[in-house]
Amino acid sequence: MNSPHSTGNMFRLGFAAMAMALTLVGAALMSDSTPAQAAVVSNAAAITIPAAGTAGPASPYPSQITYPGSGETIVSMTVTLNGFTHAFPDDVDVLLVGPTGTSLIIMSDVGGSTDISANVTIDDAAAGQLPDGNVLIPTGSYQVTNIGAGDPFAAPAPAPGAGTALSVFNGTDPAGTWSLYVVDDLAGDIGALSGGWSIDVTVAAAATATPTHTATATSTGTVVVATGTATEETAPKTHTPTPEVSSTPEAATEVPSAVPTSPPVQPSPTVAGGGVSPIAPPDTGSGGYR
Ligand SMILES: [Ca+2]
Ligand SMILES: [Ca+2]
Repeated sequence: MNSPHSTGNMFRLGFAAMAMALTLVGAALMSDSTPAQAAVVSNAAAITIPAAGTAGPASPYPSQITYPGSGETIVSMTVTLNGFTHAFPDDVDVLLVGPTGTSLIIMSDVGGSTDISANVTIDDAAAGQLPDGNVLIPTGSYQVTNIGAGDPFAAPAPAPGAGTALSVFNGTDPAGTWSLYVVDDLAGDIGALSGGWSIDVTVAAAATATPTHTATATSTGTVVVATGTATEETAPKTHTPTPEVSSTPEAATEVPSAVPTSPPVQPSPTVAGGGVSPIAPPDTGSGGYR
């Protein structure tokens, strides 16, 4: 049931979103020493609940999403189950497993026997949990909700972690394969996630440059620090470092001379920027980075 093409496109969109986020971060969050960016990756292929009959693992089992890149750290995340329909939502148990093996039951035994047809987002910041009992679940955001215990997740699913919030994934690297194991644990009644699922991950920008400047990750990293200080000054300085990608030697020469002028670490980039400005004209010609 997995759709490689669809998934691949979503990845590209994810990259595009990351690149865009990178641009926005560079323009709006330069004063933040640890800017964050968000990326949404999805697998829109439908998940049938269960795979056959009226109980058992869903198909596919698991449904997977590959988060691109590496070296990032999750600050927060949400998970959305798209087009969730079921005649007895209480039958449905959902286990999310991250690339590093962390696992969490994000939804289980909720909604009773009230038919559901909604997009359900699991978000630690939501106002409340999903309802237990026969209550209609409308589209919206809810906290992780696992009613009852001992939910059966057949192999290859790992044993569910004991966590009770998506924050269990915080601090881990989102890169790699995310798996969603959906199970229908009771005979009678079926459903689906007709639109698949997605994860919206906010990460620390440690590897911000990875998506667009693979070969210049080192110099770019330096630029991030410099721009942070330049924020309060003028925009020109912000862009000055960028062109340096093609002329690394110059940047290296400029920085040292600037250091003595400023006590704290941050000032150095500032002065460096100022020192580079005069030279910028010639470099700008080759850069044209805007
Ligand atoms: Ca449960
Ligand atoms: Ca069932």
